[in-house]
Amino acid sequence: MPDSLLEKINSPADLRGLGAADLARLAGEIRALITKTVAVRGGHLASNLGVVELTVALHRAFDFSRDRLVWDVGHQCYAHKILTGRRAAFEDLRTPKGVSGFPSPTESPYDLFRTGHAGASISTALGLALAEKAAHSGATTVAVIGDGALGSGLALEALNHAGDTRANILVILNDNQMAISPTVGGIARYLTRMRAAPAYDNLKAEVRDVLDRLPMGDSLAKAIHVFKDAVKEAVVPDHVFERFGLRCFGPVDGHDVGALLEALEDMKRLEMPRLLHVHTCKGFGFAPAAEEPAAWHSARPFKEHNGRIVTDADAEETTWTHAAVAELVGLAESDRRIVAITAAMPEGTGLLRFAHRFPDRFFDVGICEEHAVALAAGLARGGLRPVVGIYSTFLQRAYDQLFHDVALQALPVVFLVDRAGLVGADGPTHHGLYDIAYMRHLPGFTLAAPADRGEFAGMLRLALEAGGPWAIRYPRDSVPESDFSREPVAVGRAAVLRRGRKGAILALGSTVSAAVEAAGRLAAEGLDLTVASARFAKPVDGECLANLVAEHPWVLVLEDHTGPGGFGSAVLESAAAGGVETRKIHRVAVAETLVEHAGRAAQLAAAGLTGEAVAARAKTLSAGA
Ligand SMILES: Cc1ncc(C[n+]2csc(CCOP(=O)(O)OP(=O)(O)O)c2C)c(N)n1
Repeated sequence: MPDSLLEKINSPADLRGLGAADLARLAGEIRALITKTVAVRGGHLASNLGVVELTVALHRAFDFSRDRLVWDVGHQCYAHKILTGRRAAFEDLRTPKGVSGFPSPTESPYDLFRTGHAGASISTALGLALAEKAAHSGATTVAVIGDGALGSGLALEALNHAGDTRANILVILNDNQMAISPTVGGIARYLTRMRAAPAYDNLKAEVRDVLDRLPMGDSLAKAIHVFKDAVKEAVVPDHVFERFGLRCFGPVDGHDVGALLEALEDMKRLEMPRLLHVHTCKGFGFAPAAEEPAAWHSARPFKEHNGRIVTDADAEETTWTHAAVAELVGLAESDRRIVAITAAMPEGTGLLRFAHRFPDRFFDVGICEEHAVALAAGLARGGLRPVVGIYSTFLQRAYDQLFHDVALQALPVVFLVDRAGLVGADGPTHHGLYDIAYMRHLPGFTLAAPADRGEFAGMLRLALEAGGPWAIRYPRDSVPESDFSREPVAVGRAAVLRRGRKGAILALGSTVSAAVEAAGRLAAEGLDLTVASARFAKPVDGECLANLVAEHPWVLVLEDHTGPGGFGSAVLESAAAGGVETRKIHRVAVAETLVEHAGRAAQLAAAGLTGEAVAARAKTLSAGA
């Protein structure tokens, strides 16, 4: 067994003496560490295995203590973390003891932004590059972006601008033909055609020759001007982004460290907006992930058993995601107007099942949330009943479309807002903590949050019948095994689940479980509480609220959402407007501060939203009443 190279790498500076062969060996060791760690902790496996050689080559070719590196999304930063002094903490990936699964400047100066949403890297990198240019630092700024994120509006807006600048920015297009699922759309088709283009290797000789003849320290921009024709020979002819004003090079084999190093050394010397097209394979080096990259995009812990890879028991059937889409498919059987839209998340939102059942009524628009929402508006105006399946955190990107294209037109669009609330190990970039706040004030919106499957079914039916914009939010969690109440769902009406006299809990959506559990515990101790499932964050059931306040010494409002602008705020506003005693109303919501990566259960406990925590709070309130 040869000595470990990786153990000797404590910072990117330790790569300096290594040649291509050693770097390739190092890449193998990093890949093994990533696979071993994700097997225990879970994480974004396929994307990370695809960029190991690219990461090693980038840190070897550039000095990111002065140059700048921005990862798009940031879900592929594991090798980068391992190389930038975080090897030990990486073993506790996504746990409170270890590193986050995404870049984080609180962990390392090599991470420039806290990221997790797709498409922003070229914009932020361009800003950095322009700042470096203003400071005459000579630093190169590199953005690494996948072919999936490249199709997002934000990335294209940035490319549109970049070509008009003289910024020293290098865009690395990490093309693996996959977002989470196969990349969709015209850009993806274009890039596939580009795969047939001659490799960078065959084109670069002439430009290298030109560059090699330059005196050291000469302004390359000037030299390029002089040797423009030669550079032209090396660029990819007719590359679409050439037309945007970026010089475009490639494709390079992203698993060949030697080829990558050569290309990056060339790129280093061109101080202009430029793009290097790199081909990689998601899951490279780990057969199960390479064969099924979508299944291994965000992997659960796994182990090898009798030569087969097995993941933790498959609990998919019990998730909110599964239940929601099962209800949707059921309704779509008899209502042909129902169509479904996803922004590159057919697996995550569960809509793949809808797509299989109704392929002609399903649209995957790529990582383009703004387009998804505006498209839904058009479909609704055209007489259909669009349902947008989307994570709470990603719907944030489409706020203006929610207002301008849906609310302003009062169109019947239904949003299934998945991952609403705390999401666990993905951490602050992925929590769905703001959706009530960013939709509550939009005219005509109805906001619902089911506590159980029966409530969800009732809400979805109403939403599709009612017309007007609706959002139904549910968490990354399992659905309660049985329903809390049989009371039919009516718009803006809460349901009282149990009655007591010592205090009342008005709980929204997933927090009803904690409220019911708390009330059960306290009843055993002689403290009888009323519990109501609020069902709607908008409109608030003012009558129920007034009764709860009138009949109890205190009312505790629960929500798996941030406090400012959330359900508790809505309740207080409603109480104030209705002349109801607001001083009796108390709130438990998720704090405004960032909630770091940990299990969802631990995050709920820290927020005071478990049965135990709610019981403790109820006791304190009763003691003070
Ligand atoms: C705005 C936004 N929408 C959706 C997602 C969910 N998501 C995470 S990674 C990913 C696919 C990214 O594909 P690509 O950019 O090609 O990178 P790769 O994983 O292939 O390296 C998606 C859709 C996200 N992070 N951000």
